[in-house]
Order: sequence, then C-alpha cells, then structure tokens
Amino acid sequence: MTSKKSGSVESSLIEKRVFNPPPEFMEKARINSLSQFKQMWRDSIEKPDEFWAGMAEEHIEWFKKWDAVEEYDLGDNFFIRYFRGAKLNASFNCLDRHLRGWRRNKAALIWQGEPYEESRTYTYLQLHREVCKFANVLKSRGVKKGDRVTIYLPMIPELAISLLACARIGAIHSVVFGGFSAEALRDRILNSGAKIVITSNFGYRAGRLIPIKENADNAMTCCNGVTSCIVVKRVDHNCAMTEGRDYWWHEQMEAVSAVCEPEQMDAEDPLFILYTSGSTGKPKGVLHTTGGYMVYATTTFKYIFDYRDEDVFWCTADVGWVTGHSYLVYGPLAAGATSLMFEGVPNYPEPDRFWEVIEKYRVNIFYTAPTAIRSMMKDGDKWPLRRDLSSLRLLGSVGEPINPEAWMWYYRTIGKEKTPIVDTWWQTETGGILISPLPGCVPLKPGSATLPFFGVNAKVIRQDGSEADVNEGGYLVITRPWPGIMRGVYGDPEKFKNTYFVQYPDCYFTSDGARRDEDGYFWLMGRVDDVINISGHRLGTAEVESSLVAHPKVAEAAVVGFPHDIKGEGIYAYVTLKEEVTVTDDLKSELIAIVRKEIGPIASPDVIHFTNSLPKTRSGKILRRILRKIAAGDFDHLGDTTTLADPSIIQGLITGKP
Ligand code: 6R9
Repeated sequence: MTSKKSGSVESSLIEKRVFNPPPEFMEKARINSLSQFKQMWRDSIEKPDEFWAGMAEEHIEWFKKWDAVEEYDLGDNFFIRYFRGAKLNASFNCLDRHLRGWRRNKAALIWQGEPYEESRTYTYLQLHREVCKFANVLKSRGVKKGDRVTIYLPMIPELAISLLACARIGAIHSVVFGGFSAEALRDRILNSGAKIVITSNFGYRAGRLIPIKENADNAMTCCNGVTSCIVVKRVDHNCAMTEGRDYWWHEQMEAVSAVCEPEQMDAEDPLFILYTSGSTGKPKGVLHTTGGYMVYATTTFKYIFDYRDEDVFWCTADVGWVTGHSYLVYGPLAAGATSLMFEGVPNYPEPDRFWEVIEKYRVNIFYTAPTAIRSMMKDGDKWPLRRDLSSLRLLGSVGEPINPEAWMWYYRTIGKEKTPIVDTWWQTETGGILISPLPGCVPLKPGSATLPFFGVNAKVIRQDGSEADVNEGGYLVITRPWPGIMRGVYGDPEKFKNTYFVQYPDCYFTSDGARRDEDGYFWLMGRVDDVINISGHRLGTAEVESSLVAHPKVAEAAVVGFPHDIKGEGIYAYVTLKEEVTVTDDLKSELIAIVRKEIGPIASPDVIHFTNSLPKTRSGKILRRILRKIAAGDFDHLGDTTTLADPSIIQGLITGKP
C-alpha cells in the first residue's frame, strides 16, 4: 500500500516522542485515567445499547424515549438505525433547554467579523429568539417538514441561525460552502430539490468583497424549483433582487412572531445533507439524521474537547464543511457551550489574526486545521509571541494528517507545552470524530490521532481483508456502526451501501490508509482513493478533470495530488490538447479559470503539465500511480511500468515536467 503523502508519513515513522497530559490539565479533566478510559471503551463496544442509552440520557433531551437503541444489518438487508421510536428536536436541544436556568444569559455564539470593529454576541436567549423568528420566516415562505433548504452564506451569524431554524421546523438543510462557484451551487440545489435558497448580498474574503448573490443568481437561473431566495444584507451595497423571488432577511424578520414550537422529529428523520467528493462522478449528498447525530456530536464534543461551562470554544472551520456543522454549531450548542465564529482568514490583514482573536476573546479551546498551522508557522514565531495566548488550555487539529514538525510547533509555540493537542480523525460521512485522544488521559505522539472514541472499533487491514501487523500500512476500516454514521446518499438509496460497505464484509471502508503501532495508536496516511485533500478540503480528481475537458481545446486530462508544504496536497493536472492546438500562457490561464468557474477557487490547479500522451494500460486505463510519482518528483520509485501500452512515454513526462 502506498500513501500519497510520503513526506509526512516518512517523518511520522521515525517519530518516537510521547507527551503525557499536563498534570494541571489532568486534575480537572472529565476522564483522567487511561485505565478508566479503556474500561469505558470496552463497555461501549461490548454493551453498546447500555452505553449509548446512557450518553443519550445524559447529553440530549428527548420528547419521547426510544424503543430500541442500536439496530443494524450491514449485510443483505442493509440498514442502520439508532433510537427507534424516539422523538427530539435538534434546535430545542441547542437552545430551548438552556433557557431554563442560568445559561439563558450565557453567550451562545460570539461572532467576530473580518473587519476588526464588527462583532456580535448572542446569548442563548437571544439566539433562540432569532432562530424562532427565522423559522417563522421559512414557514411563511412555504417551507414544511422534510423540504430542503440550500444555504449559501459566508461565516456570519445568520448561517448558524439558518441551520437551527431549519432544524426547528424539520426542514433539511444543505449548506454549500460560500467559496463554491455558481455551477457547483446549481448542481447541489438541483440534486437536493431545494425550493428555498438563503444567501447574502456580499461576503468578505481577505479584504475583498465577494459577490455571493451574483453567484446565487447565476445558479438559480437553471433551478425552476426555487420559489424564494432570502438575502442577508452583509454590507450596505446593492445587489440585483428578482421581484417575487428574492426577499431581504431583515425585512422578513420584521413581520414575524418570535414564538415557534419545535417540530417533534423522529430520531431517524433527516437533519441535513452535506455534499462531499468521492473518487467518481459528482459530489454526493451525505445524509445525516437527527437522534444518532445529535448524541454523537454532543458526546464527542464534551469528551474530546473536555468542555467546561466557563470555556470559550473556537472552531475555525467554515460551516460549509462538516467540522463547522458538528463542532461550531450542533455539538457546542447542544452542550450549552460558548462557540466562537470568525468570518476572516488567518493571515489578513496581518499574519497574527488568529492569535489576535484568541487574545481578544480569551479563547480556551482552539480547533483548527494543519494547513492553517503550517502557514502560520511559516510566517514566523514573532506573530504569536506578541499576543497573549495564556487563556488556551486545549488545542485541536482536523482535516488532514498533521506532520510532526507542525505538531511540535503548535505544541510549543502556541500551547507553551501546557496544552494537550487532540488530533481528531473523522469524515463528513462519520458525523463526528472517530479517532482522537481524550486529552486528560491519553499520552500524545506527534502525528498520531491515537485511539478510537467510545463505540468505535477501528482496524487496519490488508488488501485481502486480513488484519495488518503492527506498523504495517493498510486500509482503515470500522467494524461496526456508531450513532453518528451517515444514513444514506441523498436521492440514491443503493449508493450508501455500495460505496462504503462492499469492499470488506460488515465493515465501513474509510478510503484512508493507516498503520497501527505497538501501543495500538493509529497513524493516518492519507486517502487511498482518487480524492485529494487540499488544505483539508476534499476534492475528487474526477471533478477537476471533467472541468478541464470542458475546455474546447483539451483532449484529455488526468489530475493527481502532490505534496505541498502549506496545503498538504496540491493539484497537479496533466493535460493533453487536441491536434494542432499550441500551448500558450493564455491557455494555461484559461484552464485555471475554467476550473475556478466550474468548481471554485479551492480547485485551482497548482501545476498544469501539457503532454502529448498519458501513461495508459493496454485496456486504456490511466496509471495514476505513476503520474503521482512523477508529480512528486519521485522518479526512482515509479514501480512496475510493464503494464503500460507504451512505456516510452514515461521519459517524455519526466523531461517535460514543468
Ligand atoms: C472532518 C473532515 C475527510 C478526510 C479523511 C482523511 C482526512 C480528516 C484527519 C484526516 C488525518 C486527521 N482527515 N481528519 N487525516 N488526520 N486528523 O475533514 O471531513 O472533509 O469529509 O474529509 O480528511 O483523509 O478521509 P472531510
């Protein structure tokens, strides 16, 4: 098994350092003994019904309790169900139940805008009021239980309010990351059959104004099913408003009541759809349901971030990704936490913006991505050193493997060796974190996500399905379901089983490579499929290829990831042109532009390599393994090239490398 992230894997193989939880942290931690954690973990696997019933009672409030906790069949009669017969509401759990006691006046959401002077704080009481009102706006626009609502917003409070308002009335939200293009938005609106789109006139991005509404307009021209579009006025600028379809958020909010009873949802009623890339075709709509997801997001949040009521928790992920759903909105708010939302980017207007926000709000728990850590590390220590970061007591990492060098910098320079780091491995499909240390009891090894969470049984297996030896690389699989696992691919009932459960019987196939060391710790090694991970964002190579071949001069394209210092992986596109087309700089720019237009700026190729031919097998299959090696400059380990129809093209690719 080869990994696509050879740099970080090599350095993690020689990584032997171990860091025990700091005593001050242990003293107050929810779980501070490794043996207690291991005992609880065993119980969670041996008696899952008891375990999850206990967590469900403790962390979630139900309108009606369940008839059964966990039921599933991963074989022929495939189904997964948690909390059968139970009733709850996600927004009630995130808001109403905190209003009874002192928490009603606690900050639920602290929002810091990109401009320094713009910030807002919502107490639980205030957030509840906004959510109820917006839920009534949605109702007045005809949204009913089960309807889909597409949300295309920048990181502003209205984003969290929209999610919770949908959840309140049982509408299924589908958040589309604000950085995606009009085309990507259009595909997602059409696939989900949304009839409402929520957007804003503009958004800030590193000092520039992004015309979000214009993108939404372009997307909606092809979406006849959209009956209303609600527009937040983020900045005082005009944008086109279509009569009879587009409505201003603030105007709609004036006319509605602040009373909205939460819908009683079945535990298995859908809560949201979130599109994510796989190795083939268009992104799929990962569907999560209500009961299991809420129990899992809240339980992982409380244990892994060791959350205490007085903490300020900051997850830097955009709500357009699953991390923002589970650990900016649902997990923290269900736990009654103070969740910080930041509109800006790490390095604008100065490279210390994150540290400035931590200092300003006295952030206690900070959860970000390795790509951000690496880019801030590159900017130099002087930026964090001139800020007061003493409020931090726990750091987190998510989205891609963290290389030990970046881990050490995060630990020393940001955490001052006093804060544990939770390296949390999970996926859109898993709903919440599956592998991570519990910070009060699990000794840390830089670069390892350590051990599976309660209820999660993970294994590393070989191609033939047998279990890999200690430190032998293989495929990471999960041998039983857990409450937060996705329940389906929206609009394609067979796809869930056929994508994740067919590789190895009775196992969820993660598509990640991993090894397990002598202490049972997991070391993640990157994707083993054709998904690349750009700054923690998933992208299918097939998606980028299909945008490139949409250009009239392109004959064929093959896209692979290659190691990138900051982004983790970069995009390397091999392109063959139609006959008699000549290569020019303009053509290169056009190709980059077409990908940005079809998918969005995150998919811009870093390298375009024009070539006359691609390495193919006799049956015409492109050998990406070789393309990946050439992109990485690893010419000495190309592996077996005898299956190529024309082995001589390899030399041409190597010498023609840009
Ligand atoms: C939560 C999220 C999932 C893919 C996953 C893996 C990579 C995420 C990681 C990690 C190593 C970690 N990944 N966290 N790899 N260590 N701590 O990122 O979801 O966008 O669906 O991406 O990200 O490759 O398969 P998603």
